[in-house]
Order: sequence, then structure tokens, then C-alpha cells
Amino acid sequence: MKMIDLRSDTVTKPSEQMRRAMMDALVGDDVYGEDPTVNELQEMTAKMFGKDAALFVPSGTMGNEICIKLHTQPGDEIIVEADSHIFIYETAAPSLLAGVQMFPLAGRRGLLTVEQIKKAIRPSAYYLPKTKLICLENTHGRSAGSVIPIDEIKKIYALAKSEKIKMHLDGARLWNASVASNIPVHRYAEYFDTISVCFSKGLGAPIGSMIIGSSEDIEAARRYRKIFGGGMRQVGILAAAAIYALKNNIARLSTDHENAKLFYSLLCNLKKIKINPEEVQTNMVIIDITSTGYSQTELLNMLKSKGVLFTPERDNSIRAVMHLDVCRNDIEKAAEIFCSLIR
Ligand code: TLP
Repeated sequence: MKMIDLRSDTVTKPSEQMRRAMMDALVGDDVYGEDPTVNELQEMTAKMFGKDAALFVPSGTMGNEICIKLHTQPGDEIIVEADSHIFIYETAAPSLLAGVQMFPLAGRRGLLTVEQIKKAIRPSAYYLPKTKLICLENTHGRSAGSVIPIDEIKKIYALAKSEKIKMHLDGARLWNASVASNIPVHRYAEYFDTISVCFSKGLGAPIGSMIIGSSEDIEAARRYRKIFGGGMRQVGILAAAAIYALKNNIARLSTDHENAKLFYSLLCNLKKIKINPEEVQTNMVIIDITSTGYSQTELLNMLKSKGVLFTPERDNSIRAVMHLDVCRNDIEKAAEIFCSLIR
């Protein structure tokens, strides 16, 4: 049975053409800065985001953690959204690697307000931690890939600047936000000191993320990448996949967004589930299954036995993610299977 895998957009396999680009890549030792394909990708990405420099790293998690490290000192505090990847899914790495305390604020679909942040910034006193960094996530994964509006980001940035606090963006799916909002990524980037983006999510590369920022921050990031064990050698093979993805797989993200809307429309009349229509903005659908009477595990196993894979999500929900390796037919089939189990 061919499985329809909707667990994440990380599950895609590199296409024939992407593999060919990887095979043909020129390589060198990147720890010496001598890999021409990595250098090309870094320059290309920095330019796309309107920043001085960029650094190729193995994962989105490492990208975020290096950036947190370079903006802080042990004992500092960083403001994060309570449902963010950094707070929930990075195994408390900011505490371990940067020695910082995270101050989680509950957002609305990932969005923190200026008022909330104002209250959370610590006044200056020797017995309080120093607030050094605000982290945002766009799109916001735990609200099904909702887009954080740029006008709200602008307001938070103005506050951060006036308080001399740095801004970091977890932009693992910033290209989804950009395609959905029709705002180029460099406009979002204006409001952040550092940005971490992933080639291995919607863009379909097998691995790889990029940290983007000022030359000074990227120099510091290079040291921390080495310390965190992320110095890589003939990694142009992977950079070639990312270059291929940047050239070919951004505009098509709108197909994933259409598929998410289609999936929602095929499920939304089912009485026993709840989907927040305001969340269906990019490539994910989160389904509250409380009234089905099934636990997450029971329903996930039932769906799996019929050939569809989802993941467990916040509260009593399950998540479906659209991506490059599923087509409209797969989505219709997945919806049909879901409906047959949940009527
Ligand atoms: N997200 C994964 C899981 O870890 C939850 C997924 O399937 O969505 N930032 C965001 C917003 C992410 O969603 C992820 C991965 C990361 C960072 C981390 O990227 P990697 O897995 O490359 O470390």
C-alpha cells in the first residue's frame, strides 16, 4: 500500500533533478571556506534577504540555537512565544547551550502583542535577568502555519530597538509566509537581526538551513557552529540541493497552500471534529479530534492502517501537512479515508 504521508513537509525526498544537481556540485572543504557551492548558496541567500552575510548550518534547530547564543550571555533572558518551536521542540537547548532563561508568552496564532512584550521586558535592576532577545516564528507551526502579519512585526521591532533588544526570526517556513502574503522575504528580514530559514521543509531539500544577518553576527555564528559540532566539509553536495530548491521550489508553495484549503473544505462539515478556519493560511491543517471519542494514538493508528499518516499536535489534535510529494489526488484520497472513519 502506498502511504500518503502528511506528517510533515520534512518527509519529502529529493527529486531526480535535485539529485542530479547534487551529483554535479563542485565541492571543497567548507571549514576552510573553500566550498564554491556553499559560498554561492550563502551569497545567494544573503542577497535574497537583503543582509550582509549568511551561514549554512545542518538544521533549523542549530540555526536557532547559534543565533540565541550569539545575542546573549549566560544568565540573560529571552522572550519566546509559548507555542514556538524554540520553546517546545528544541529540548530546552537555549538553557543548555546559551545558559539563558526563556520567558514564554502565550500568543494568538503565534503573534505576540507589543503590550505583552512591554510588560515582559525586565526593568534594570541587579537582581533581575537582562532581556536580550525577542524570538518570533513565521509561519507559526503550532497554529497550523499561520502567518504573522508584517505590520505587527514592525511594531515589535520598534519597541525592541528602543529597548536595545535584538530580534531573531525562526523562519523555518518564511517562504510559505512570503508566498501566502505576497511580501518578499527581504521585507520581513528588515525587522530582524538574525533569521534562520530551512531548505528541508517546504522547499524539499534533504537537509540544510541558513542563518542570515550582519557580517559581524555571521562571523560570530561561524565560531558557534564549530563549537556546536556543525562545521562541515565537502558540503556543496547539500548546498546544491538548496540552490536547486531556491530556484525551483518557492513559487510552487502556493500549490501546497491550495491543497491545505482543499483538505479543509473536504473535512469541515464533519460534526465530530473542529478545525479553526482562521488557521488554514499556508500548508497545514490542525484537526481537534476531542469529540470523535478516539485518542490521538487510536485515530493515528486507524488512519495509518488505511494508508494515511498524520502527527499528534497540541491539545487533542492531529496535524496534516501538505508538501511537494503529495498531489491533489492524494489529498482527496486522504480526506475520503478520514471521512470514512469519522462520520
Ligand atoms: N519542525 C518539525 C518538528 O520538529 C515539529 C515539523 O515537522 O514541523 N522551526 C520550526 C518552526 C520548525 O517547524 C522546525 C521543525 C524547526 C525549527 C527545526 O528544524 P530542524 O528539524 O531542521 O531542526
